[in-house]
Amino acid sequence: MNVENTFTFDFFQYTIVSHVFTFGYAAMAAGLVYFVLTSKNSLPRYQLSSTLSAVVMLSAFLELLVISQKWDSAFSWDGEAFSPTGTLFSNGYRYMNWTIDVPVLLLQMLIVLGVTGAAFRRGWIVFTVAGLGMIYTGYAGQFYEVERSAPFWIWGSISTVFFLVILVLVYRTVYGNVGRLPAEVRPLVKAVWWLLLVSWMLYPGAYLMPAIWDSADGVVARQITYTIADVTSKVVYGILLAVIARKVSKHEGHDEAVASDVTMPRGGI
Ligand code: RET
Repeated sequence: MNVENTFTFDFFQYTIVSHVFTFGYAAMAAGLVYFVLTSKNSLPRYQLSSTLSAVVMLSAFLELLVISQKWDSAFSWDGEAFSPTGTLFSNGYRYMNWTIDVPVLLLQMLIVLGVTGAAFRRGWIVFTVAGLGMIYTGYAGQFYEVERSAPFWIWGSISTVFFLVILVLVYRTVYGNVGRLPAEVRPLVKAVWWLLLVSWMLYPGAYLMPAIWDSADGVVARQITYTIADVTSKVVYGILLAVIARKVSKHEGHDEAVASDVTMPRGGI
């Protein structure tokens, strides 16, 4: 059970959450179009990263659409406030979405930073195992967020250990490869680390929100936090990787005009 179901919401609280969800899935739909249309701007070996961004966009779009519909059916206006209908709202859908998105987002980073061979395979395995470990222990813990009994804290702590393993490996991947890449993209590559660090930290913040701010306003803050985290860790991150891939491709002589099938006027008019 999630704390969302334990409150009634005034008009503003209910409506703001509804709007924020709409922004979330609209951003994923927009991102989907961007990644599909720009994938050819970089060399073939980086194009898989845009395809993977499109996978992330579609899965997040569907998840946020479902969560938004659950919000609509979980509360109804009783003349004074939006009160629970008996249909449960659940953040659990988010964790199912992360099952797809977390391993894929980390795989994209390995591709764009040019990690290959054994290091690529090792990185991919550690990221996937630690990612799923982080997600499913957190998933187990969030069922206890209303009473905040021992499992909430214990599963949350175990999940945090997996999270730290991921962060250490991301840091090593970024700073271990940045020197090999063209000088002009180095600041952008470092930005990948900072963007990932800040945006991913928002998720444990949202997990803890019931313990910090257990009220209807806290729920609004939590859903805003999740949405900012989703848009930054998936859409903005995907765009950043696409820009890096495009710049590195250009550096290696990839011609964008040819790649995107733009017909250039040749001679005369
Ligand atoms: C949980 C449980 C509490 C402790 C920690 C967590 C971390 C979650 C993270 C999720 C990242 C999700 C992403 C999704 C993108 O699609 C599971 C909330 C540390 C870091 C990036």
